[in-house]
Amino acid sequence: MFISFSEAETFLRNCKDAVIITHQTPDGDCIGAGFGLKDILAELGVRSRVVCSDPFPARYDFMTKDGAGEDFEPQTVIAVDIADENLMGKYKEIYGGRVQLCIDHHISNKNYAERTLLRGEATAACEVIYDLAKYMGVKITRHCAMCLYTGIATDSGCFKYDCTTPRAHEIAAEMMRSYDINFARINRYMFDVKSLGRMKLESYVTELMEEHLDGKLAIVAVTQDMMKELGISMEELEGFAPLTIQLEHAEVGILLRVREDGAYKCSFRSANDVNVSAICQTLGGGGHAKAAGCTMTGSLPEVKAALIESVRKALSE
Ligand SMILES: [Mn+2]
Repeated sequence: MFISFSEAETFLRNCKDAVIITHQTPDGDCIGAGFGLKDILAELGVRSRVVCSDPFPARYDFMTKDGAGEDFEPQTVIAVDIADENLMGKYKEIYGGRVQLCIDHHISNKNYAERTLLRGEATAACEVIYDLAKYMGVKITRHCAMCLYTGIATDSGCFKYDCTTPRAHEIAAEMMRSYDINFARINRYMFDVKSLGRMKLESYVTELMEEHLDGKLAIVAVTQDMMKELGISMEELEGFAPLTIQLEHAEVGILLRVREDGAYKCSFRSANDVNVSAICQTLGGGGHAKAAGCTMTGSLPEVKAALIESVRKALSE
């Protein structure tokens, strides 16, 4: 059932001993939403614990370092930034079918929780939580403000993506004005700082970049041999697809990675108006208009030819 701010307030003011679930492969938004909500619950006198199926990466330490919370048997189950229970990872086995409140901003939300506070137009789950805290009149601490700011900054790609709302800018401004957050430091760690390994990998991936269709299509194909040679996994190549559309003139970018079984995982990105979800659907995949994917089988030249052809068609429409 979808609920209003007023119903969410009633729920939060009357809950106790809450577990807050964040999604697997955690990002700035779910961590910010989890720890920001934990601070808000603390203001209400409710103890809570933030859990995640995967460890929180070290760059988010400034949000997580005070601990995810004490150990207790939860009486309240809350999910943040989770559109589908399958994204809870191992916590699906424990809390699946038992989520009492979900706070989210994905229009694709499966409505799996007893109550869902969904703002599909919001940039980030953190934007929804900030507006809820303001609605409730709960004090926002500096730590809470840093958490919520981080979620908004990361989900909006540092206020660059199409999903960035005027509200996201207003909240960021309020954070700067009222809470003295160190936004420059946060954004540096969220967007600029990389390990040496990551930098080398980026230059390696850049080396593999090919232009097709008069430069409108950029393709990077990483084979099993290359991954073995560099000692890297599929997961470590996560986050490289956006590099493809940094290329001047590229409208569509594709990162191909070979899976263990020999099939190609193809991650599409669109720079502007080409709907890559529609292209991927013709290839048996799907996703969002600007970020989508599909799986292809065959030899690398065959797969590339098929991908180039499908993008050529889309560009000529
Ligand atoms: Mn989010």
